[in-house]
Amino acid sequence: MTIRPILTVDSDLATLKQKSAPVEAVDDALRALMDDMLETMYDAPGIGLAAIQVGTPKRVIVMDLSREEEPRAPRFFVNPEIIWRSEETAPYEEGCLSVPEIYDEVERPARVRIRYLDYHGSLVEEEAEGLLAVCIQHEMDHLEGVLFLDHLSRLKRDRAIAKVRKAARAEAA
Ligand code: GNR
Ligand code: NI
Repeated sequence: MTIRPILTVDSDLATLKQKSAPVEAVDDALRALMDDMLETMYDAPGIGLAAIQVGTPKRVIVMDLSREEEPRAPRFFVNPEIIWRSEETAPYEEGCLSVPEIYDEVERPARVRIRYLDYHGSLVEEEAEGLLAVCIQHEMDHLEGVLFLDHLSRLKRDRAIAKVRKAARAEAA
């Protein structure tokens, strides 16, 4: 397994804006990608990661919402679809590994029903709420080239990107 560099809005905005393509088959090559993504996510550390964040425009997401003191609970979502959204919404203070050190509140449907292929290519359907609902919607946005910043006002978004750029310049200096 390999830790891959995570793309950020500073250097790789055009890539992050790309729409990801459906996966044709859940095979060993795809599982190798998912393994690398999981290791990259744990190393970051983060609770979710979409393939485009490591530069691969495929509809693949990895996630682990377990607490630090709990055993790891990796989850894999291939070609995920939202088949139902609640009318009720809920706010959550979101962050993104591709927008380092920026956090802001995003309002999304509180519950969603999702359908996806798992690590073994089996079709799964389930209802998500709480952090799982937040995270799967955040990750599925990445598959469409959408960042949590795109849910904020233009002023907040521009300020956030400027802040990430400034931090990256400071780090390079
Ligand atoms: O690690 C992450 N934490 C997080 C916190 C609140 C809402 C969404 C997230 S996902 C993020 C990792 C990431 O950028 N995934 O795309
Ligand atoms: Ni993200």
